[in-house]
Amino acid sequence: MKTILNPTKSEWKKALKRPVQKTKDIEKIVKPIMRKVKRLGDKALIKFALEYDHVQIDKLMVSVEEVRKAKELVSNELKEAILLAKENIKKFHEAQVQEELSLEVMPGVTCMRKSIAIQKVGLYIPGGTAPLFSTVLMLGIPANIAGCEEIVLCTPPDKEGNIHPAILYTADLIGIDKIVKAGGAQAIAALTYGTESVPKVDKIFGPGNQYVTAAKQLAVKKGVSIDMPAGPSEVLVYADSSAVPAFVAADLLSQAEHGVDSQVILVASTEKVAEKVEKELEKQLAELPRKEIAKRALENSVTVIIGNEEKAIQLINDYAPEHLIICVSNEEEVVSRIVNAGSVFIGNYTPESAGDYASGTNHTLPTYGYAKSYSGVSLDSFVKKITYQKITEEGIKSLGPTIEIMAANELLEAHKNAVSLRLKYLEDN
Ligand code: HSO
Ligand code: ZN
Repeated sequence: MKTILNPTKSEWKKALKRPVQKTKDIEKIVKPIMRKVKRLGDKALIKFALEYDHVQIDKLMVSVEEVRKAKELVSNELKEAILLAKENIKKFHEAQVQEELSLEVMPGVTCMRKSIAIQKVGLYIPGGTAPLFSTVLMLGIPANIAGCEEIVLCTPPDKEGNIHPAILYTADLIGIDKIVKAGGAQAIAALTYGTESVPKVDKIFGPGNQYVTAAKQLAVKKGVSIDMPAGPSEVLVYADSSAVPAFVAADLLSQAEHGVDSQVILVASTEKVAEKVEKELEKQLAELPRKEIAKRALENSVTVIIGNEEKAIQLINDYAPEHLIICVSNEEEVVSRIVNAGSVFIGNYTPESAGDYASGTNHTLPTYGYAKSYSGVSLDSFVKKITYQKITEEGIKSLGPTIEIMAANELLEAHKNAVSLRLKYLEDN
């Protein structure tokens, strides 16, 4: 990891700059894929599965029989782990249910707000080197709690045409029965336009490579919402001498192993802290099965040594990390001053992996600095809030003149009339 010592603001800004995403080139590849799926539906999905996943798919929908077989292949140990994670995630997301709001703001004028489920949602689970069945929990559980009417899951098949058993087991466990063997931009296109097998959805969730991300952005232009704009996964650890160096190194590596483009940042209070972590990093890295990926991610990663706490907090808020781990002696004070982060992990015994899998918070979080303005996925992501109002005769009589004056001053006479007519009617009757 590159190390910078007591940088000025402009120095750290330069060192922590995220790589520019070349979306234009990727769009050029993704657009024709989207068009083909729109035109040819399932046929295009089958063709792209052959081209990109190197497998001939006869039936895009996963069958009941396939799910049954998959369930047999998952060990009891893993099943139990998934069940416990499911319970925690369910509890934390159920607690996010908001009561219907109803308020009489003045006599006869009542305003209400209610959460209503987004009716049709698409969940994308990437293929690739790690089978992310945990993401099925993170997206499927809140979708269920929200009451989404239709939940469809798309994930690419392996070369034998199968989906990883743990993905099928988890999907089945939370009641998702529409699972489609489709990956990449073509899956996002199918969810955007609908095909014979894939229903068109209102909102698309889930991580993916840059093609998936570009396709999701194009889906937005077609009127489909997405969870959030995505970039490579990232973690920032803020550590002082109270942090256990081995824990810090393990946390940095857990993020680095996701992909070669993962962003890993250590903000250390002293050179000594940084050195101890570096030593541990080397030791632990050598033992990792995914060391090649992690090593490359670490090559683009940075250690920043900042003795001044004020400055360290400024850097963190400026960078707005997806995951922030705080391992300093005055953790409460530091945590209270964080304003930009996707999810915060506090203290030596709170690894990011806890939130990635099983503590209850959601692991779908804003990257690329979007934590400045976006929240991670939560129950809120699966609902929209409809407002309602009911005004009585008494209410329109007291509020009406205010509306009339405002409408007249905006030079919108029809708006004014909508009130004036009613007031006159009430006067005459
Ligand atoms: N850290 C990832 C989520 C994940 N980790 C899934 C393991 N499995 C993105 O936040
Ligand atoms: Zn992770």
